Amino acid sequence: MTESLQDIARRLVAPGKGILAADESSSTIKKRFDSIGLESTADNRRDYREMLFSAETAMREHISGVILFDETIRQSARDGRPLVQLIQANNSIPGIKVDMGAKPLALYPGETITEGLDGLRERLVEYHKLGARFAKWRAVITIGAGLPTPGAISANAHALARYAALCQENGIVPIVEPEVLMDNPNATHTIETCQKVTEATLASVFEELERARVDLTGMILKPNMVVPGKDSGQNASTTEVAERTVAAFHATVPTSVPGIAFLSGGQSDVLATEHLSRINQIPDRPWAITFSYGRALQAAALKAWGGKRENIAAGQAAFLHRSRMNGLAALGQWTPELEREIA
Ligand code: 5MM
Repeated sequence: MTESLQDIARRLVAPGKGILAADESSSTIKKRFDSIGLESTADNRRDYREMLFSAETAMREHISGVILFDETIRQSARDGRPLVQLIQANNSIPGIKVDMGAKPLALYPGETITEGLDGLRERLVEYHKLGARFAKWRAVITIGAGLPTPGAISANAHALARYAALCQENGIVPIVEPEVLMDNPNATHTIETCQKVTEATLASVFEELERARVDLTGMILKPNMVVPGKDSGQNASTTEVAERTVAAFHATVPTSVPGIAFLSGGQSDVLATEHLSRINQIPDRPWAITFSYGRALQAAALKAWGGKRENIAAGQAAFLHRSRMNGLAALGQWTPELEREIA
């Protein structure tokens, strides 16, 4: 029986579970591998992802879905089983990044537009055959002098909406990711500015989604948290981040959206967990709120693995620990004591 968009979306944000963003494009995974002195070859990329997807307890208990890159959805494990099957065997859902990256937006210096709509319908049909049941498209909004402009926000919101409509037409749940950056060069903006820009961005995204006739009950929102820019020198408390983030959602996100799964955006892994847990303690949250982390789920595992076969168990243990901590955070139950004890 074909699973409905609503059922898939609900499974992605099931209590205590969240999404592993393992969709680093070739240039990003190269940067990650550079940090451990490992060459970025197709085999090394496969070995790394196989290590993560076969971490049975982490995957079964805490990872509801995995976002893959085009290369990965076509790769097989060392024993010949497709990586997609490894994910499914652990009761997790394979997903796929379908955007082609953020490119300079013509006549808007310093701003980008995410490309990838041409031929998307045909690619979605193929990805569905390969096992993907959800997809992801990331739009990037930069805060700076005079930025973002309303033009860049609405162009990106429009592209997100066209992508989401195409996904739903093809039985795929769209993850809609409008990321207001916190770690761009010279990110001196305050948390107040981040909240204002996040609200303006989300408002525009939902306006476009509704205009495109996207069924909000069959999608997941993947936003940034409301935090100060990394060069702002401002220290926001966990409670302030949580309150401002949830306030931004109340102002803009319809309650028919079943789930919100955050990106980590350059926060340290433990801080991303702490913030998520605090957010899940704020009363009056009509949406399931969880994680869809890339760096914050993988950084420790990548380091422990270090590209060596003999370290696979250590890499998986590090991945299990972060998955557990984020699973607890998705329930609002993470504590610094548990972070230390279980480690
Ligand atoms: C894993 O990183 C994803 C792919 O980025 P590139 O296309 O730039 O290589 C990225 O979209 C990711 O899914 C989100 O930004 C969340 O990751 P973080 O690391 O911010 O949690």
